[in-house]
Amino acid sequence: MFRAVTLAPDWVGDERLQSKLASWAIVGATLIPSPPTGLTATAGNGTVGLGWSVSSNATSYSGKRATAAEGPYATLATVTSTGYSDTPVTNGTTYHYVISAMNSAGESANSAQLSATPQGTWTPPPQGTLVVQYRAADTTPGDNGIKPHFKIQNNGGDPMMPSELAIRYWFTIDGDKPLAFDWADHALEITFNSSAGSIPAGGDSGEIQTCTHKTDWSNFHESDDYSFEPAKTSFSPWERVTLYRNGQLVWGTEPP
Ligand SMILES: [Ca+2]
Ligand SMILES: [Ca+2]
Repeated sequence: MFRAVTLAPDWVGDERLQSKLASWAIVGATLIPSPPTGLTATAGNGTVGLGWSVSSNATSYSGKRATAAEGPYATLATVTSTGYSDTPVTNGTTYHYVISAMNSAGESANSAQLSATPQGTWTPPPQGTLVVQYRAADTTPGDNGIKPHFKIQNNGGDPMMPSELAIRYWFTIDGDKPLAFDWADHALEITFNSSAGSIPAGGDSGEIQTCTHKTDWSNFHESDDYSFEPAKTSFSPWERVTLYRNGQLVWGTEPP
């Protein structure tokens, strides 16, 4: 509402004006939206789904995440919808989220905080007869070597020819070229020739040792590598190393 007040010229400067009633409102201006409410966080396997209610006047929302309850928050994404899926996240880690609402006038304060701890167990693909076991033979992330060791376990009823198989270990090479993915820009692919024999039914390939370095021996940063898991110092199934049989993925999950 807006009521125009017209002043007679001889009232200008008249201190009696100070007691006149006037009402006014800002018309047509954009107000900063209110912080989002109605937040939900649903923890899944390697993912957290966030949802919130529409804030009036908002044109977009900013999702922010912290790994400590008191922050600091890093912005994950700006979206126009009222939901966001934070993935991939690490199972067993508690994440803290806030959402702000934005429009051309500015950004609201952060919403109330929500916390979620993704967890779950990974289910192998239904073919499932082949499993890659992995161990980090070198657990140092900042040196010049990458040394993953593997075993291919054959849970099926028939022998498996290794010449049909390829293992991929996914990593970022660090500095040599622009990164094509967040988690991996290279895959170390291990294939086997026909002299490798067969993997018996119910058996495994035996230990496959690899050691990789760059031609200039510069250091890697393995902590950002998709397939690196220094906690695995003895062999156990690891879905972040993928296995292919005749080019088809039969084990593991490729990087997002
Ligand atoms: Ca290393
Ligand atoms: Ca890396």
